[in-house]
Amino acid sequence: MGYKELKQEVIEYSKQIGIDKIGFASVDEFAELKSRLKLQEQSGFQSGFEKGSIEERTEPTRLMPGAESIIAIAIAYPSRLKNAPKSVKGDRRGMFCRASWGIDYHHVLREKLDKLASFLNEKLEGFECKPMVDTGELSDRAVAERAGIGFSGKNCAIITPEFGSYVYLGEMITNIPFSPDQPVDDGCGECTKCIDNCPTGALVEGGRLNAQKCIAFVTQTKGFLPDEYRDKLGNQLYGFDTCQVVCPKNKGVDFHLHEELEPDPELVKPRLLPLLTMSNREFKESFGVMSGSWRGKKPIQRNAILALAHYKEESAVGPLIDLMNKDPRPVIRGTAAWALGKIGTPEAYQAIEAAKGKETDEEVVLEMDKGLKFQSATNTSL
Ligand code: B12
Ligand code: SF4
Repeated sequence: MGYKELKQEVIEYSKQIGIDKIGFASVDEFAELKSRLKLQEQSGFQSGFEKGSIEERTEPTRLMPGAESIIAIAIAYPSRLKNAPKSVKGDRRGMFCRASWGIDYHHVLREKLDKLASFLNEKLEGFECKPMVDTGELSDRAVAERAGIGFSGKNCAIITPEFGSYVYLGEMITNIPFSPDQPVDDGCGECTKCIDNCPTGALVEGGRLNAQKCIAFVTQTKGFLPDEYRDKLGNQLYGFDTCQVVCPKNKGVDFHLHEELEPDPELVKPRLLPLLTMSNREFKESFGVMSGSWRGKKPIQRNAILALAHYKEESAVGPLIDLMNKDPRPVIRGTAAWALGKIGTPEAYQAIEAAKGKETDEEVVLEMDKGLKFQSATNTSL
């Protein structure tokens, strides 16, 4: 069988196993990406979550000897939550971004790529491949763009004509010389909605992100959240979708094609108060299946505290005082103190004053002072 027929068979098989879009790319060096990565590195715009050296990330042949082609896949995920529970006074809820809905997409895509590999293994003696989803060296977006999965938007996302940008991406380098597909001929045109609506100015220009300022990144850090982002998080617990939500290419896009990716409303929009006191085991049991749990419990709890501050949720004052007084983690104690100041009941301020005398961690004391400053700011404005 020729490679042309085999490519057709792979495309047919991919449909049978629920791959929503497939494309083929060459293993040529990603030269434009290489200079882009160097520029990002020099500017300090990377997140630190990227894997491998710039050479490994842009030269597929370094990653697998005998590499001849890359098969790129995309899986569409839902954008709307059916039966979303309401976040109301006294019972506030936080939000996980759409890329964390359902079972961790890394497993879902990896399983599809493994099936594809087994299929090719049976067809071809000596077949070799290297699959990747998110955590590999290659830029999944650059591969997808070259393979004709979609175009690269000003919001940085790969936007498919069929499913908008709500697609997960994965790929496998193979030793089969499949013919490459053509990139999608579309683009953003004059639109700049994502850039205009980014709350932190992280999209410094079309297609260029300062990851350090991106709320999606900020939600995943483990230390104290820098002050300038605290009011920007809203009720977001993990990730951020604004640059996709405002995109006209995503208008009306909401695909529910995979059972595994269906969101559980209680998990993706969870109650905030129970999150504050959850044990590691409880967190793993409830949230462990989601991709949004990969950084552990602490950033989610820190963000939950900030969400309660955002709502000025007075019913949280008692639980936050407990955290400020008893939690062993300075980030949690300090963020709770700041949130208490922001909520601003007399009980909250008294508790911060009392705790400050006993606190030994300098950073936490600093947060307590910031919390107390809300009080003087309120008094001055009276
Ligand atoms: C690090 C990382 C992040 C970082 C940095 C994101 C970024 N824009 O670089 C943070 C934590 C902020 C992040 C956030 C998100 N991420 Co992320 N992330 C990654 C990761 C691991 C590496 C990305 C990377 O190397 N970026 C470096 C930049 C420079 O390159 P790139 O974006 O990969 O490639 C494009 C640019 O280089 C551009 N480019 C190259 N040269 C030039 C030159 C010019 C002139 C221009 C204009 C552009 C340009 O073209 C390339 C193709 O589009 C990938 C997985 C992977 N291994 O690729 C997932 C990945 C990009 N993330 C993904 C997702 C879903 C998200 C979020 C939507 C999650 C969320 N809801 O919070 C947000 C979106 C934020 C955004 N607007 O980009 C998906 C994207 C799917 C898609 N349809 O595009 C990926 C591919 C994971 C996956 N396998 O599905 N992410
Ligand atoms: S919002 Fe507009 S500029 Fe941004 S990615 Fe979508 S089409 Fe492109």
